[in-house]
Amino acid sequence: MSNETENADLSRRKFIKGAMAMGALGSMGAGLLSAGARAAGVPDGKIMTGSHWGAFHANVKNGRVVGLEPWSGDPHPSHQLPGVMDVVYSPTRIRYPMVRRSWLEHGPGADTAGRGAGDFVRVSWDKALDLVAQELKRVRDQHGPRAIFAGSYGWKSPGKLHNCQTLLARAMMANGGFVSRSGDYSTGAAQVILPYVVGSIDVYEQPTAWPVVVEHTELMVFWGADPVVTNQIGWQVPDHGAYPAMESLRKKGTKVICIDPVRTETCQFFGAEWLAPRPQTDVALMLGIAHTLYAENLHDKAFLARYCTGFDRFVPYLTGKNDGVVKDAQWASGICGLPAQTIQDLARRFAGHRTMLAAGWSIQRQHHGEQAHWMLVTLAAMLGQIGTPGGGYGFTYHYANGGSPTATSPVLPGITAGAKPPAGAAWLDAGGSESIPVSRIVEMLENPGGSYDFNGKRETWPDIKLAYWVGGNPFAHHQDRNRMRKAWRKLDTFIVHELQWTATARHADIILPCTSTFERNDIEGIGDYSMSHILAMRKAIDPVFEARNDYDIFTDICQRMGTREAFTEGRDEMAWIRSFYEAARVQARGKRMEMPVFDVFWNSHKPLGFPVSEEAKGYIRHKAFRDDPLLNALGTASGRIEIYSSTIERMHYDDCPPHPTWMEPVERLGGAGRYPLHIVSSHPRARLHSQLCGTVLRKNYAIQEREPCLMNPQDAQARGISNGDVIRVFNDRGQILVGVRLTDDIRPGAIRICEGGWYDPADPRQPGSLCRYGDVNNLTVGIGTSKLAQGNCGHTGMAQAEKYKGALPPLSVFTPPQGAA
Ligand code: PGD
Ligand code: PGD
Ligand code: 6MO
Repeated sequence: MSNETENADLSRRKFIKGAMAMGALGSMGAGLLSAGARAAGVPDGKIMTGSHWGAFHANVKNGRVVGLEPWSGDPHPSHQLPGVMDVVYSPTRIRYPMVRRSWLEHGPGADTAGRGAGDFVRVSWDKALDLVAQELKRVRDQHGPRAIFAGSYGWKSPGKLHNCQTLLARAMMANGGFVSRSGDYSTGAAQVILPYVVGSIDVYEQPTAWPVVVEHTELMVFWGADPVVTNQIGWQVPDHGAYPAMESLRKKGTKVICIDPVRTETCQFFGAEWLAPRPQTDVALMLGIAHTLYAENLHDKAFLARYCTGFDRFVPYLTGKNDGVVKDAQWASGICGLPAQTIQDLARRFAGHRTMLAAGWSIQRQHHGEQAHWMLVTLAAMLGQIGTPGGGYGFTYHYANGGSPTATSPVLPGITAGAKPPAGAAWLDAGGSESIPVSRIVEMLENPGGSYDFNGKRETWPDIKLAYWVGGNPFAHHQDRNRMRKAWRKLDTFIVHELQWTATARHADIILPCTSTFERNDIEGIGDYSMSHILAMRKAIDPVFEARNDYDIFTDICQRMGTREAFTEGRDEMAWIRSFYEAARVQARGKRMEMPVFDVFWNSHKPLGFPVSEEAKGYIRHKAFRDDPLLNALGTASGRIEIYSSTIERMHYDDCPPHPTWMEPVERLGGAGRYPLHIVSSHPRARLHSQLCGTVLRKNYAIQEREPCLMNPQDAQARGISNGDVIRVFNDRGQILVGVRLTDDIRPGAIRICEGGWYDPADPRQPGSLCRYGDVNNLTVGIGTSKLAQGNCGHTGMAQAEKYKGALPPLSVFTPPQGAA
C-alpha cells in the first residue's frame, strides 16, 4: 500500500505531451477563480478534484455537490462515484465533536466496556480540543510517549497535504514522539519475505508494462487476483490505465487462466479458464507444478544456475528426499483438490508458452502467507522467463493499475512527519519513535512488556494508554473482532477523527468530525504507477456541519500544547500546496521539462500531463538483471534470486523455513479446524474496504439489508438454505448475519463475504454478540502469518452457516448514535 513505483524512464529528456498540456493551459484564461484558495463561500460551478476512485468534476449548485462527472481523460470511470458523492451528505456523516459520556464525566479509563454503546455528548470544538490536548499531555508526562499509539493505519483520502496519517505523526512528533507501525494489511507477509528472495519488496513495484504483456504474453495467469474489480481504486488518484490494456489483451484473444475459488469478474471478462483449488492451498498446488517441471526436465537449468541460489537445497524437499513426502502432482491434488492431471498439464502449458504469473495478494493474507509469494517466484525461476518480454511474474497487475507505463514526471512531494519539537522540552529525552508490525495491535494491547519475534529481531510490546486514529477503520480492517474489542478495553483513551459514523468512530472516547476531499484544497498525482498527471484538487464546497480539516484540528491541538509553529512551519493550506508544486517544478527543470507557474496550473481546471516514452512502454521487469546479473545484481545477500535463504535459516523460525515450504494453516478446507466452510473475504466491487458502506450504493448489493454472501448451491442444499435467505455464519470467534446469493461461481466448501461490511453488534457491551450487518472480521483468525512477517491472516477462517429463523433484528449502524444528528 505504499507508492513505490519504479520510474523506468528518468533519463528521457522530452516533454512532448507536457508541452501540449502547457499550450492548452496557456489559452485557458482565468477560469472560475482567481489565483489562490477561495475563502469561505465557494461559488457554484464545475470544480475539478479527485479521490481514490479517479479524477472528476463536482457539479456544485447552491453550495451543494449535486453530481460527479468523470474527468474526460479517465478511460474507465469507477461505477462507485455516486457513493463517493453520497459520503458528503449521507445520514452516516459525523456532524459535531462528541465525547463518550462516561469518559467525559469520569475521565480516562471510565467504563471502557461501554465503548461502542453510542452514549455520546455533543461538545464545542474548543472543549473537544482542550480535552484532547490535556489528555495527550497527561499520558505523555505520566507514562512517556511510548504509551501513545498513533500508528493509525488505513485508506485515508489522497492529497499531499490533507494526508491525515502523516499529519497525526507530525503532530505527535512535535510533541515528543509516539509508537507507530510498520508494514500494512495489504501485503504484510510478502513485503517482508520478498527482500530476502528478490532483494526488494517487489509487491508495490512496476511489473512488466501492459503493452509488452499484450504483445508477447501467450498465457496470462491471474493467481488469486481480480484486477477488473480491484484496479478501480488507487492509493493516489487512479489513472485506470489497466482497463484499456485488459481490453486489448482480451481482443487479442490471449489465453487467460484464473486460479481462484471464485469465478471472478476478471474470469468472466476474459472468458478465462477457471481453476478453483481449495482456498489456502496454493503453495501445495505450486509445488505440484514445480515437481512436474522437475520430473519432466522442463525446468530451466541455465536460468537457475546463472540467476538463482539454493535450488539444489530445495530439490531434496521437492522430491521428498529429506522428508519422505514427494511433492508431486498427486500429492498436491490431495491438498488443493484439483485433479493431478490438471496440475501436470499446467506445468507443461506454463513451460510451453510465454507465461506471466500475475499474482494477487489474497494468497499471502493467510496463515504462512510468506510461502505463497516465495514459491511463486521459485516457480517463475524454474520456468526461466523472468526478465523476458511478457514472461515471469507480476505482483501489481491487479493493484492501482500497475503495469501502466510510467511517465517522465517529477515526484510530487507532500507533508512529512518530520516536525521539529521545540528544543529543551523535558519530555524530549523520552521521545523518539518505535513501531510494531501493523496488524499485531491486539497482541500489543494484551501483552504490555511482553516480547515477540519479528523479522529476525526480538522486541518488547509497549504499554499503551492512548490510541489515536485518523483515516482508518480498525473496527473493520482488523481480524477477530471480539478478541479485539476486549483488548481495546485496556486503553484509557481512544481518539478518532472521522467523517463517517464507522464502528471505529462509535468506539471512540473523543470523536472529531473531519472534512471530506470536497471540502478542502489539495494536490495529488494521478497514477500510482503511471505518474501521468498532477491534479489540482480544488475545494468544491464549504465544510459540512461542523467538520474541520485534519490539518486545522492538529494545528489547534499543537497550539494548545505550545508546538503550533513546529507543526505549521508558518504555512497555511495554500502555502503548503504551492510549496509541493514548486518543488516538483524544480525537479522537472532538472529533467529539462518546464512546468507552468503555480497559478496557471491551479486555475487551469485540467490535470497537468507528462509524456510517456517508448522506453517506458517497453519496460520489462528484471530485464536489467537478466541482461547482466553482475552489474545489476539484486539486493539479496547473494545478489541473485534466493530459493534458499541462509539469512532466514539463521532466524531458526519454526513457522518460516529457509526455502518455500507447504505448511498446514491453523484452519483450512480439508485440513484443520472444526467448522466446514472456508470464508473468502475478498475486496468488495462496490466499496473501498468499509468506505461507502454507509452510502446509497449499499442498496444495489445488500440482501434483506445485510452484506451479501456467495454460497454454492450444494452447500446451501445441505443446510436447507435458499437464495435470498438471511443466514447466521458463526464459529468460536463470532457470529454475523448475511444475505445469501446462491451461485455456481464459487466452489463448494467456500463462501465469500467481502471485507469492509460495517460492524453492528446487537449488544455492543457483549463481546461475541451477533453482528447484524455482516462484518466478516468477526470470524477471521487474528494471529500473525509467522514470526518472520507477522502479517495479518484476513483470508484464514472456517465457519458454519445456518438459516436464520428468528425475527430479523433492525440495523443501527447506518443511523447516527443518539444526539449526533
Ligand atoms: P477503510 O474503510 O478504507 O479501511 O482497512 P482501512 O482501515 O483502510 O478506512 C478508511 C477510513 O478513513 C474510512 O472510515 C474513511 O471515512 C476515513 N477517511 C477518509 N478520508 C479521511 C480523512 O481525510 N481524514 C480522516 N480523519 N479520515 C478519513 C483496509 C485494510 O483492511 C486493508 S488495506 C486490507 S488489504 C485488508 N484486507 C482484508 C481482507 O482481505 N480480508 C479481511 N478479512 N480483512 C481485511 N482487512 C484489511
Ligand atoms: P482480494 O480481493 O483479497 O484482493 O487485492 P487482493 O488481490 O489482495 O483477493 C483477490 C482474489 O483472490 C479474490 O478473487 C479471491 O476470491 C481470491 N482468493 C482468496 N483466497 C484465495 C486463495 O486461497 N487462493 C486463491 N488462488 N485465490 C484466493 C487487494 C487490493 O485491492 C488491496 S490490498 C487494496 S487495499 C484495494 N482494495 C480494494 C477494495 O476494497 N475495493 C475495490 N473495488 N478495489 C480494491 N483494490 C485494492
Ligand atoms: Mo490493502
